[in-house]
Amino acid sequence: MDAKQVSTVYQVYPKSFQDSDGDGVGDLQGVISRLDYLSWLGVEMIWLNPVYVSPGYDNGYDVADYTRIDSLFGSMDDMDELIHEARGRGIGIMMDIVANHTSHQHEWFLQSERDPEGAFGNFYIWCDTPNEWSSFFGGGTWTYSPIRGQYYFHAFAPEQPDLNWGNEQVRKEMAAVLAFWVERGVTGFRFDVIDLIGKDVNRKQWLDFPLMRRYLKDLVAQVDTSSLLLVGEAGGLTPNEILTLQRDGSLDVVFNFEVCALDEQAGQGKWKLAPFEPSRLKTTLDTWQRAFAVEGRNSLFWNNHDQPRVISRWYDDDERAAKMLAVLLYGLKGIPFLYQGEEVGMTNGMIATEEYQDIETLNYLRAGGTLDAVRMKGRDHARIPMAWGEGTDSFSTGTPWLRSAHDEAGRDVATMRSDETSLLHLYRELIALRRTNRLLRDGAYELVPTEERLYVYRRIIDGEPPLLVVANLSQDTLPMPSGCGERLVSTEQVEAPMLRPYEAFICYNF
Ligand code: TEU
Repeated sequence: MDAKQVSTVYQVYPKSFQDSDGDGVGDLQGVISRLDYLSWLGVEMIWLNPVYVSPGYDNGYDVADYTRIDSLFGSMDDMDELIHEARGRGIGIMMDIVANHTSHQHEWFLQSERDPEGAFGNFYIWCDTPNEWSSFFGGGTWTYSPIRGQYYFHAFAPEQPDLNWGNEQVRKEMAAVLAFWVERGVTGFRFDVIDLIGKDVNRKQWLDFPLMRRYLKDLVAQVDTSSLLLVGEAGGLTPNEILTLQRDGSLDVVFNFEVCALDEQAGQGKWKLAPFEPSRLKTTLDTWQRAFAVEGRNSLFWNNHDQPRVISRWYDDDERAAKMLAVLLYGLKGIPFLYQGEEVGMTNGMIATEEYQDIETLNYLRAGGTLDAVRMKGRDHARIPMAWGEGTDSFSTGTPWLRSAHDEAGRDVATMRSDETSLLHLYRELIALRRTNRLLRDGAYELVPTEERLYVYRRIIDGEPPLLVVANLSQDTLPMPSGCGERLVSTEQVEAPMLRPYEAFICYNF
């Protein structure tokens, strides 16, 4: 498989996917035991959230050693076995590279603290007089180190000191990390908050694009990435900047979060909620699709381990809406990323106040945040263990590390697998279609103007009959748009003269 041409990537959050040893925490052997399921589903790559040695202040996004596996998840033998077993099923593994920062327990940081003049002295961002700048997890960005007698910079928690990307040696070390994993057989990288490597702390500027571009280019040039899928998490980049990086060969696709922020008050951060408006979903997706209509590609996703379930946030847990969103997304141009549990319509569920564990959420609540916002946007809601549904202990025979009190009746793999009309089967059909259909993979995107409750677009390749994707974004019954031919896939089993609530399908266009 050519990793750059992958059709669907499945995101596994290892802590919550499958536990194999009864400690209540998912692990690598658990992922291995579910590979047959993923192969049945038809995905071609797994994005594995961090499994490296970590003290776990931010669930693995505080890495203490990039080339060792945390015992919570297993061993390097388990990792090798996962890569091997996945490859045997035509599935690649994409590693999550947390390049912007390390753990405060990483050897580089410990040395940097102790020995300013030593080899690692300049690996982090140190200063004597800190400025006032807020971190993403609340509080300031500078913490005093009594050992070094200086302040260090952290975009996230104090336990996550930022690396100094201006230091060529840092880029070399990170390139060595990439080379280590390429050698072990992984097929892609997802670069965590990669736009932040181009920040300018003196000017309090999160992103200096020319700087970021130069650092990333330098990193990627040190490794043969020609057959790897390179994904960047970079909420701060404009479409033009992304196209520049794609032309450089530095990134294949980028995660942008404009769609995820549709239920937020603009510019007020993630916790200030605003009512969701379907018409804005359409205009936002359309803007991003147009930007890459001919050249380049988008990343396509609804959820991830930071973004709780959109069907809960936008559509009141309605399963029909989940089906519509699936069809809508898999018709678009780009690479779809499916987050574990989305294929069975997992919801945000209910988490008791004392059960919240995420550092961002706990900081927010401590600072007087509201539970209403947390129930919508708190990251724990995206991390509830996978609903396998073969009995109450299907995720773990022990007590799950995070518990949900919500009854997800019927929204699990076992139930949906035996129902051919289920959301799970619809996802399987869509994934298969994307693998084989050239128009869905490569076709240009073109919006068909309609009323705002309806999203209709075309996928086109010259000389071929175009495809039409139709999605009713509302719960109203609407007139059928014109030009709908034979359907390739649909949320409904039988066709009707009118578009039913949340009906969506992909068909030939005449
Ligand atoms: O997320 C980056 C990021 O933008 C988040 O901090 C985002 O602001 C927040 O999660 C929204 O709720 C990445 C990882 O995906 C996340 O899990 C890490 O916590 C973060 O980087 C730091 O490594």
